[in-house]
Amino acid sequence: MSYGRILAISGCLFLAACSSWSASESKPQATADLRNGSGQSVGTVAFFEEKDGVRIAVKATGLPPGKHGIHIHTVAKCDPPDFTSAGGHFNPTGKSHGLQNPAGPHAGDLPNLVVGADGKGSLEYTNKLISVSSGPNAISGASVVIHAGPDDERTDPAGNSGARIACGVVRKS
Ligand SMILES: [Cu+2]
Ligand SMILES: [Zn+2]
Repeated sequence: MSYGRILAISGCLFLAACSSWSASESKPQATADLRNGSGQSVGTVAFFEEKDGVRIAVKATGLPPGKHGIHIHTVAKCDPPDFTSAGGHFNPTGKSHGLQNPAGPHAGDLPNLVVGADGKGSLEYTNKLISVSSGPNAISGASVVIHAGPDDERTDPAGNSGARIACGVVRKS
């Protein structure tokens, strides 16, 4: 096979790869599969690295209706049923808890997830304080935890959001 032919073939492969990347613009850079304390799947979290931060898209199902605190926690370990293994909130900059706390927030703090009467909830939020996989604020290898109650977005260390009811490890996709 001639060198030129090899170049042509590898060029095609390269283009094919490029087109599949551009066709998958909406492919997240990382995801977390959420499971409840009984091990059942209750949704997913997708992370998209964008110009103005990391867009976080939560889709949850099978949860109790109402507002639920949801955060990125430090440890990539979701041991049911209480998920204490996930550690505290992701907080590489040493701030206090809460999006509405003047001394905050933790980089891993998020707005509440609102779940409807059908047990479904979704949340879209762009977090400017994290990255997916590079730098000191990278959340790849952290986890996402959903709590039983609402986060007051002010009270250290977790906004009084109560027990942990679901957890998922953040994995690069
Ligand atoms: Cu939490
Ligand atoms: Zn926090």
